[in-house]
Amino acid sequence: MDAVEAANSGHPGMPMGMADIAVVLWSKYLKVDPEDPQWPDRDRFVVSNGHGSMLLYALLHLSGFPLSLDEIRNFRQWGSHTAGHPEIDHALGIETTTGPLGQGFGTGVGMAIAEEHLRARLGSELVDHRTFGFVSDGDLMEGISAEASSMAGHLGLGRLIYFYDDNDISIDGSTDITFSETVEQRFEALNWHTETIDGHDRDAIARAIDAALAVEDKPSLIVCRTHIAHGAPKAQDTAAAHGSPLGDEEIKKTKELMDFPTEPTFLVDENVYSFFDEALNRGREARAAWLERFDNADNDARELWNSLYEPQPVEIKGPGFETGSSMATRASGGQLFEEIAEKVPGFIGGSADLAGSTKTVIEKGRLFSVKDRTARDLAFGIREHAMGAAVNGMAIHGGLKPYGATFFVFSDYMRASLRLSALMGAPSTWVYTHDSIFLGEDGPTHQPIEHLASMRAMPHLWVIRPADANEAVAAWNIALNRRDGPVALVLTRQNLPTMDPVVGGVQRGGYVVTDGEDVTIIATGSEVHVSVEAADRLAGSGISARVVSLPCWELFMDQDADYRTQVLGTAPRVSVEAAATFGWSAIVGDRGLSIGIDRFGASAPDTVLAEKFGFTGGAIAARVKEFLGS
Ligand SMILES: Cc1ncc(C[n+]2csc(CCOP(=O)(O)OP(=O)(O)O)c2C)c(N)n1
Ligand SMILES: [Mg+2]
Repeated sequence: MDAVEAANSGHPGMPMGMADIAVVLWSKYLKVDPEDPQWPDRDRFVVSNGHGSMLLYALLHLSGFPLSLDEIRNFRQWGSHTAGHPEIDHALGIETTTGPLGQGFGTGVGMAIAEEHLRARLGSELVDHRTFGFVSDGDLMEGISAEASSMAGHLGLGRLIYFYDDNDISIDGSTDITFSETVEQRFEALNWHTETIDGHDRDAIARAIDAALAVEDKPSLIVCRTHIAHGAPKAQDTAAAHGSPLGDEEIKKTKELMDFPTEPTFLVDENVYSFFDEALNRGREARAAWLERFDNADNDARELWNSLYEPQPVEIKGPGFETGSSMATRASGGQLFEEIAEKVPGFIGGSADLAGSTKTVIEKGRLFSVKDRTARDLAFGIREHAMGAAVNGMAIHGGLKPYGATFFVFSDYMRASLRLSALMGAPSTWVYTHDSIFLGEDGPTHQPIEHLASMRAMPHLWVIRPADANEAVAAWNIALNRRDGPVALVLTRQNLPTMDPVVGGVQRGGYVVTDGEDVTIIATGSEVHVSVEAADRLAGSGISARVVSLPCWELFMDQDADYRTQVLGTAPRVSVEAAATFGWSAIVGDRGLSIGIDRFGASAPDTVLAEKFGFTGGAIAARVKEFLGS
């Protein structure tokens, strides 16, 4: 109450409404040790209703995590660690970024998958923890939770326990106006164990947790009937308590009703600290026991542990692609999977029901399932959004290097998770195939147009669109070695000719493929080889064209100015990309030419589309000539 009041913004309702649940969970069950917030075998605690961030901060502070009372006083202020919504900070005990409702729900599912998988590979001596989460009406209304709960139930994630803040309130008022399904029945149908309790009855909360812990083969949803802003005489059970400070008068009355001193603000009784301190002995002891088990673990387990949790830089060589041969970049990527799986023990992932099309299979015939927890191929089902969140959950859990794959156009369905991977700096790999109109006959619903531009606009995400098999190998190496953020690999459906490999070219974001002085043609992916063809034609007309491959803008922009000018040259610039031209003026300049597609595509064979949309060597050469006025 005091922190929200001091900030004059924030959400007092949820923290007050879920406080009873939080206290029981943290004091009696949660296995964490404030002395090492990043202890790998800690229980994970996810606040999916991230607007209730103050509850998390309060718990961390009271439990002795390195989050001071000053941080609480500075709630929502510039430079504080107590942002409006939780922002991932493992050193402080903030497990994941939440706020976009439903994301935490899906992220927690990924954490639970990671735990099941790692426990199966490393043994329960080393991996033996749970994922607890708080979810709200908003989380359960969001579509992502439908996908994620279905997936979790199907996979029988018994170590996943969520508490539903069933308070009948959301921002616009009573949930009567929006939400009338029977949540218990819905989750039971999805193979979840459910309990329904009074969320302010601490004995009932404990009993429900005990029951959930006993169910090892299903995730659990504890439906907690609660009152938003519990204990505030006027604000309780009102939508206003969701997102408005209570006001001095209401806070005073609430404290009085609770027999709590009204002054000073931010008062914490020493007994509260000692209560949590004592309670968390459980976590301290658990970590001490774990450290001992770790020391006594056999060499194989230790070695596997280190390879998973302290991965070294890796170099994937690929089978050696012959110059002049022809192959789709999805296919050349797919040919690396065996080598990746061998060299990156934490490599795990799958697609949203498109494994055959995205060519993302690690080991044919085996899938992560209730029966096979060590399999590294995941069948996410047709659930792109939950796939995105689950991959993030695995990526930030530690020990794994996960990817998720689908058609590029369907990245729209998971964009919120993609954005969170970038915001969190999660090392998730996004594999997007069928990357342009040249997927052909499936037509404009399946043909991405604006996706490259929109992904490039996302801070901290590296978007790589390789031009051939060798660039695809380099792109995968970049993705596998990035630890502080996500990489999107944008790959073709159709075959592309393999060019001579250029060492370090992709790593620097862009490089010269063929040199020339009169004009610089800058292309990505499948448009590089046609641009080379255009340059050959232009040579016939006495125009010397340079062709630059620019697979990754972000890496290129990170190069020093000298390198960039050296690559782009001083001649007039033309960009060629079978996608929206939006953004290209940053590269070609105001007077440059951008050849692209600023409309939706069409259903036809790819060769026809190349003709119609002007992506043949001849058409590009003609446009360049016209542009140069020659
Ligand atoms: C994806 C998304 N849409 C909308 C919002 C804005 N928003 C924040 S909380 C909320 C709903 C609040 O209701 P509930 O989830 O029941 O939380 P409670 O008020 O009970 O704490 C909404 C719409 C959001 N954070 N994320
Ligand atoms: Mg609610």
